[in-house]
Amino acid sequence: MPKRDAEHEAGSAPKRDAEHEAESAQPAREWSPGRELYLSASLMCADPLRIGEEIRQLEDAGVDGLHIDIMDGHFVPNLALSLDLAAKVRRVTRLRIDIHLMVDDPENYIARLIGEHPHAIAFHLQPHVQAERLKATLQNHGVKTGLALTSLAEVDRIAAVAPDYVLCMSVPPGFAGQPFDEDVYPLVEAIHGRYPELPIWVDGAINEHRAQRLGLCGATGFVLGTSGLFRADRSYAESMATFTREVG
Ligand code: S6P
Ligand code: MG
Repeated sequence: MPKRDAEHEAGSAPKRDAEHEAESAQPAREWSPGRELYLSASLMCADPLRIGEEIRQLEDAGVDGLHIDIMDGHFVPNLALSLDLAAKVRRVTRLRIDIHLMVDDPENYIARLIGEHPHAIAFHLQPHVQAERLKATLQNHGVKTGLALTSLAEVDRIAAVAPDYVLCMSVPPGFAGQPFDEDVYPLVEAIHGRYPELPIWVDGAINEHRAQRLGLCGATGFVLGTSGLFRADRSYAESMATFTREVG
C-alpha cells in the first residue's frame, strides 16, 4: 500500500461535504511521512452467501487485510464470524488477517486460532485475562498482539500489556452499522502523544473523512465496514481509491 507523504500534509485536504465538515475541522498535526497505512476490510460486513467471491473482489480492490470479528454472544450480545470461517479464509487468501476477539475467554480462542497464522489478534483486557501469557503465545507464533480499547479510561492498560498495536473502538463493540463515536479523536491523540511509535488502528463507522482526521491525530490503520467500504453507492475498488487518495 502507498505510504503517506508530503502531499498529504495538513492544508492540502480536499473539500468535504457539509455532513462531515464539523468532524474534519482542525487537524491536530501533520501526517508522519513514511508511516504505513493499513486498510482492513471488516469481513462481517461482506455477503456471507458469497464470501469467497467477496474476498476475491476485496483483494482486487487493493485492501491490505481482512478483519475478522469473533464474538461469543456474552462479552457482546452478538455473534459475528466463526473460528471455522477464520481457518477457511486463511486458506483462500494471502491477505493479512487481523482478528478482533470480543469474547470472555480470549486465551481459549487464541489457542484455537494461532495455528491459522493470522497476522494479528486483538483482545479486550479483562481482570481475569493474563495478558502477558497471551502475548507470549502470540509472539511465539509470530502473531502481533493487539490491545482493543474503548475509552480514554483504558489508556493505562497499554503500559501493562505493551502490545504491538492498539485497536481503538469508534463504536461500541458488537455490531456493524452503528453511529461513530467522536470520543475516539481524543483517544487516538492521547495514545499517539504518549506512545508515538505505537501503531494505532481504529475500528467502527470509518469513512474517508473520519480516517483522514484520525490520521492527523496519529492513527495508521483503519477497519472498513458499512460506512467506508461495503456501500451501495460505490464499488470496493472505488472506495479503496477514495481512501488511498484522501488518507493514504
Ligand atoms: C464491531 C466490530 C467492527 C465492525 C465494523 C463495521 O463490533 O468490531 O469491526 O465490523 O465497525 O464497520 P461499520 O462501518 O459498519 O461500523
Ligand atoms: Mg472489529
